[in-house]
Amino acid sequence: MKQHVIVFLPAHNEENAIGEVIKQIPRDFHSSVHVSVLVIDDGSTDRTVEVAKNAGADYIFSFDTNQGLGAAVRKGLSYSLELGADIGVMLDADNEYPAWQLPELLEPLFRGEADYVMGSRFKGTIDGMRLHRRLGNYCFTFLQSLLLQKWIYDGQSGMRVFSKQAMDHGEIIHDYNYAQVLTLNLVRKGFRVKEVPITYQVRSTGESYIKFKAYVTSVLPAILKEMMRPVKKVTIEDDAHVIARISTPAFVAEKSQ
Ligand SMILES: Nc1nc2c(ncn2[C@@H]2O[C@H](COP(=O)(O)OP(=O)(O)OP(=O)(O)O)[C@@H](O)[C@H]2O)c(=O)[nH]1
Ligand SMILES: [Mg+2]
Repeated sequence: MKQHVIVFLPAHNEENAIGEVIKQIPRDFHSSVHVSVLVIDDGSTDRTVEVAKNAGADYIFSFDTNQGLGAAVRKGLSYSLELGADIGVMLDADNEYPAWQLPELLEPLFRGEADYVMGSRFKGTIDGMRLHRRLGNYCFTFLQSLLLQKWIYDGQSGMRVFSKQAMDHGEIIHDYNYAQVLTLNLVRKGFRVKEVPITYQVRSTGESYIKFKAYVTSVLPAILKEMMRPVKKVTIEDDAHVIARISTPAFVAEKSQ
């Protein structure tokens, strides 16, 4: 039986970037894997939906009005489950993240080594990130490492893979953002996290939604709130997504056929 991977893209006014992202998502890299694409359109007022459909998106979910990135990712997780996903992948729609590295990010799940995989820019290569953004990333990542007592390299990545259980149990407690609170929630519940190096290139079109003051005043209280909440450990199914006899060379070989 094939595993159904749903790649969902939270998008707000990304008409200039989303088509390219969707076209770059590998669809046929392994005979045991079926990939679909879902767009979570967060009240876009441009041609995001039309461009996404033309580029081959399989499913579109549209919020009537802008809800926020946290709300969009929460919807992406729950709607992917409704659509029958075995594995969910969140990918930014702004063409900063390497969609073509999807197989590498999935591999830890196929090998039974992780339930939650983050593409790590700081373990990989970064092109064009400005100094203040870099420092902000270091600070928020360091805070997560401290709170979890676990070293994390990139806590704000826009490319992440979720096992079915992680999709089901991951909670996002605010609508504004998901990046830190979701990781804190999943790791505290006992999910195994792994970071895979990725290539990152800062956006050349569209607009960043990050505004320093709004980000800090929303994200910091949410981190505190998440850490104060009691969470229940989940009994993890370690090998839920294991593909028999998968190994890096074989995976790569089949991928390139
Ligand atoms: N749901 C939702 N998504 C948004 C919103 N604003 C931006 N996005 C999407 O969220 C993703 C990340 O947004 P960015 O603005 O690039 O944020 P970022 O990547 O953390 O920050 P940058 O470093 O500036 O690129 C993209 O796919 C955007 O389309 C919003 O208001 N709601
Ligand atoms: Mg971005």
